[in-house]
Amino acid sequence: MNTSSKADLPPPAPRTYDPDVLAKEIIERLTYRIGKDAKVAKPHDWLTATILVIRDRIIDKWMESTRKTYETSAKRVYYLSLEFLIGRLLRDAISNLGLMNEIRDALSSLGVDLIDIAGLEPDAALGNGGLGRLAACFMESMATVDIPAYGYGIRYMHGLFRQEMAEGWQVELPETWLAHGNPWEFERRESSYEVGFGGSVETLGGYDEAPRFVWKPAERVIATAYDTPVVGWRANRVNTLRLWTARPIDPILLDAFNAGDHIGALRESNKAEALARVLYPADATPAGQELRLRQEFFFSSASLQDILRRHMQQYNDLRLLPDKVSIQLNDTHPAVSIAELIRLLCDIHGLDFDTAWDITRRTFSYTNHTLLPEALESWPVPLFERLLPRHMQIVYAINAKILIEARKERGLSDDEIRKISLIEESGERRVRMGNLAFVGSHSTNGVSALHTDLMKETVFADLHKLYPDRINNKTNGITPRRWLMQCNPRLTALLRETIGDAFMDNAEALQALDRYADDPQFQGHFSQVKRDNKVRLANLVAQRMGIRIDPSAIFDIQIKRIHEYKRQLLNIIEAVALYDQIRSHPERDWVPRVKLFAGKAAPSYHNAKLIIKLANDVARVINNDPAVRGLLKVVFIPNYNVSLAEIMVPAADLSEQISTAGMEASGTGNMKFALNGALTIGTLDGANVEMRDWVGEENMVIFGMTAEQVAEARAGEYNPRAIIEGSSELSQALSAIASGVFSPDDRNRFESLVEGLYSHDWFMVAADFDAYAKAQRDVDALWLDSAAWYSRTIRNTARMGWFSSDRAIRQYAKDIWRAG
Ligand code: B1N
Repeated sequence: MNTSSKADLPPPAPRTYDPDVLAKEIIERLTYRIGKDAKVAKPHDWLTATILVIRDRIIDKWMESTRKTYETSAKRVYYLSLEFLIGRLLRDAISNLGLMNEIRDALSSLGVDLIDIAGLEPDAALGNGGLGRLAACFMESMATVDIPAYGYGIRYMHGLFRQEMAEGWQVELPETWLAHGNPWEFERRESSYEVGFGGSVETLGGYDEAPRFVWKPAERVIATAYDTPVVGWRANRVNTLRLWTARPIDPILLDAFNAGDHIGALRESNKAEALARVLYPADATPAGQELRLRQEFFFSSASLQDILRRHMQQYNDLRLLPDKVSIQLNDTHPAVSIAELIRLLCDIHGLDFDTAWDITRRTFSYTNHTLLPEALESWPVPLFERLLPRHMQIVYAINAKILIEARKERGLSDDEIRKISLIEESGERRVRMGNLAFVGSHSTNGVSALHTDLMKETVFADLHKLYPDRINNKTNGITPRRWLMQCNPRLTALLRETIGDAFMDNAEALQALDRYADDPQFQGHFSQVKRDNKVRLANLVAQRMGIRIDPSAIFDIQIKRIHEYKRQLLNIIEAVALYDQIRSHPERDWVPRVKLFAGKAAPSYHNAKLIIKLANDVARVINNDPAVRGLLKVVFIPNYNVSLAEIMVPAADLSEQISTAGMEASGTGNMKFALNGALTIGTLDGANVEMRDWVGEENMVIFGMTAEQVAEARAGEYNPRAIIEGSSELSQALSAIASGVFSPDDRNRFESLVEGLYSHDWFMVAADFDAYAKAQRDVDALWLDSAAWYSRTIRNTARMGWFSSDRAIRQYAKDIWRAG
């Protein structure tokens, strides 16, 4: 066939948004794609048919966006991330297409309720927490602000585990989001690449030539792409999330099979498929197993091969790569990409090392998300060398270049050289992925102002001295589409009535709300919206857990991964102290409060799992004690995920952001709550500091030590025992917990947890306890003055616009990518 005639064919006419047409199309998909008669179709079938109809509207825009990027020779941004915590897509897509009313009407004409079927969509939980959710918000914002972008990651067959409670203990069960198929994605068999592991490196070339290196991997797998369209607000642009799955080169070893070895015949196949089988359930904790390094290299290599293929097809000149491509590394998980790009440029495309190194540095940039020493990735040299022998050579070559320059041109001492080296020499030799990412990029950014400052002073202090222009800050953001407009339709409607629609295109226009903060009538509407959202959450708690909670109580919420530095323990101990107080002083005017928790613990994180058990044990005792008279309830909702957050965030009066100062890189839950009109009780940590700058100190409840004070206390003689003994409230609460008041079936259960506070208390729970308890009583006092309460919470909503991920993405685009 003549290709020019294909290209000349007019594209099909874009699909219309008319509800009658939509309804007809839904029936058409149900019949011809799913093979079901409307009379017998199950809710799931309606969901799939609806998604297929929505998807067609997206495809029109998707092709247009791709074409435009090509035709304008625009720079493409690639966001490499081992995690994308997307959640559900249907409501997001409908709302960003501006099709909400039309689809609702179309479905209701067919006797189907949109809300009902939307609730059947499984969460795509391809991430652990903040880092993965940030990647999802960034994808949506890049489409919204019209940046040609691709997300690259792994299509895990099993996302983050499902959490169930067995007598208050966390139990992990496999998650199966693909069980009913995934109508959003397109398999792209033609976009398949070989990825190698192990083997050896051959050196070629005569004695008077530069050597050439050929990696001969011992194992090879195929990476195949699955594409999901990502729709921006008002469908301005549709970008691609490209996730890789792994397949064996030979699906079955027929010789082995025919010889009767039926299991062995599938060995290769199982080994390949293991790569994309499951997400590591580790959030800011190490996952130093070989399979993890294999996953990291697998998706890095496939992504880079894909990026180079697309670039060569359009420009056929690798020297243009830094002008046409920006690759953002989401933490160090894809940092091996730096060595892989050099390998591809030198060994496959024949560039010399210095040219490849220059192109690489100008193409990559790196985001650091944590300072926790245990989360800084490093791989034992023997493992790295066995799995990636050529990349090990390249790491040594980079290291030589950096260290020789540092010594010769900058005169660094042995001690300084040791700290910037890519190889850690103390004890077992390891490859430091943070240092590799830093030196292999032109930009290294932190995710809040405080975190970026601390990066300069701690992990990257020596590299920062050597490259003082490289570290920069990009404070995180959240997409106001999902985290306001979609999760809180009542508040959105009220805002539109009050200040108009401008905030829907520019979150900073929310500022117009400021002048309504003290308006009694508006406060009434705002509090009614909050109450409706609380009723919705109360119903969920009643249905799922059989616990009744009162929507007129303060809803005090802490939802996030369970981690000692996030200090859920501080919150639980305060609940115990309050419980004591309520019983000892029944005559006081206690403010009714419901303390809600949700979050998952890494399966191997002993103390985090014990904290979940403690929350459940404390809840059982407090909730069943008649002396409490319903003034305090404690609820731990199982299986925290994006969809649960979408219900809990709009229902919060009080947002708990109480990490040990200096330890939470940014936090993004803090932003979601404040945007939805919750008051924050928090430490001066992560992005809380900048939230205080934007919303005003008087509109938050800040308490506790500063990061500087924490560092000083740790360096000095911090004595938690003396502090505990000096606080009667704290010591009583701790002795109740340690002595088994909440665990009569196993009185010693929490002894070790409490003992840790007495002996070292690394996270300064004791040091901050009294300040925290006092701050909570300040919250009570404020709650009783409801005009003062709502004037503060309204100002939070009004002043949080800057924390939109659109702002964050514009900063990345301007300062780091020079794109868009
Ligand atoms: O990244 C978020 C921040 O808002 C949080 O403060 C930060 O804790 C979070 C290893 C991580 N840092 N590091 C991780 C995740 C998975 C993993 O395997 C580390 N997550 C964060 C967004 O910037």
